[in-house]
Amino acid sequence: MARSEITAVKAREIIDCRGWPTVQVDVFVDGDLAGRADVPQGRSTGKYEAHVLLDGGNRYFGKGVRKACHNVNQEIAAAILGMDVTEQRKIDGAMIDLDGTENKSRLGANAILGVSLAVARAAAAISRLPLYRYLNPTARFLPVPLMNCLNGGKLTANELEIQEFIIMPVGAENYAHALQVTTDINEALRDLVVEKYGILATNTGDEGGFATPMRGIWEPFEFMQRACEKAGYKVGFGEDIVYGLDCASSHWFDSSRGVYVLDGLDYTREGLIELYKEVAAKYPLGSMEDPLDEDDMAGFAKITEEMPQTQIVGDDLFVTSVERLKLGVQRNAASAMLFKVNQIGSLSQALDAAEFAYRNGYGVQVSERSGETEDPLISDLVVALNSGQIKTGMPVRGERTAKHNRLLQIEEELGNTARYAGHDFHRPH
Ligand code: 2PG
Ligand code: MG
Repeated sequence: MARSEITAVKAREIIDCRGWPTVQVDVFVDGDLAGRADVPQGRSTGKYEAHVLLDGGNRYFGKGVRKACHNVNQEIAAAILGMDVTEQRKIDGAMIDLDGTENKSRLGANAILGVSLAVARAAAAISRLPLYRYLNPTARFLPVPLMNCLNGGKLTANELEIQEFIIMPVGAENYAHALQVTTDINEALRDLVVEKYGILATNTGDEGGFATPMRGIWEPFEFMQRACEKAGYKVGFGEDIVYGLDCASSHWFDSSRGVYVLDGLDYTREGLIELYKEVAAKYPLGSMEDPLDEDDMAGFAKITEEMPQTQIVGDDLFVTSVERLKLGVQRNAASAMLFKVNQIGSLSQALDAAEFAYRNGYGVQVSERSGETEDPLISDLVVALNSGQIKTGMPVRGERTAKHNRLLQIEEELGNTARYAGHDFHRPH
């Protein structure tokens, strides 16, 4: 038997950082366990995402994934046993055909993705290469981490509509230094939060940012700015720090009235764009994700044109799908795509979306989901893509530190071939 044949595939139900069930898959090659991967999952999901198959019923409030695991262990295993584990595209294609639906709703995107990622790991392992190098022999860029220091939206229980207020350590020397800079600032921020809101306000949201009782858009920026100053870092384009946002605005868009409701006020699309522009005139806003509703491609095009200094990132807008991205590219609807493997449900399709984005001059920002496990696979992916930017939370919770720590290992492995994307995070070269 050839040394790269898949001899067994096994899925199990595990839990993510919220205690919700998710899928873990083992892929065996020639009788040995060669690759294992966990499936991440979102809470503030876009409506165009691939289908996550959940069990329903009472167990785990309906969120069990035993059906998805069963589909891996039965149908998917039967279809891919004997295939060459290095033929990622063929294996992903076979699973997509077997599923037979547009959005992977029959077998479950969580089932298909778990196998897809474990296959990639297994192929790298039998090639005796780290995953990032297996996927791209010329991988060398360490990303700028987009550090979510104040959490809102669906990822906390506070009143902030905007989901993520972010600092980007663009002026750091390397990834290890970027982590130190952000931790310095986060500690300074903690002191400022305690001073105004008390110790309870330093509880964190799903991605490790403080879940404070702040409101609106201005106060979080004031706090981030004061924290940077207190920690001794310069804020500005070309300096140590620029800011980022994930507005996740589909989740506070009132579609029945066609308005965005932010801190008790109604904003039209134009009014909201004006507000963002006022913020960007006062603070260096390097990146902004989902500033408008996921169906408003025309609004995205307007904001992309009117805010040329700010990278406009489509998350719920594009859902890591070539099809959605094509619509965006035709209209110049953004300048970057968020890259989340589980939005589309297979590694090959996600890589195709990144490739399409690059070919059209877009940046690619690799992202965590709010529901993660300790699997650091996206750290290898961000380096493999030479993407230059990763959103993987503040390094204060295990499922987030796993990713940062993996990037430290990769930086060390790459040695003097490693480059920190820094100011060129949009498209390092
Ligand atoms: C987002 C993410 C991750 P979720 O909106 O970008 O930060 O949240 O995984 O809940 O969709
Ligand atoms: Mg988002």
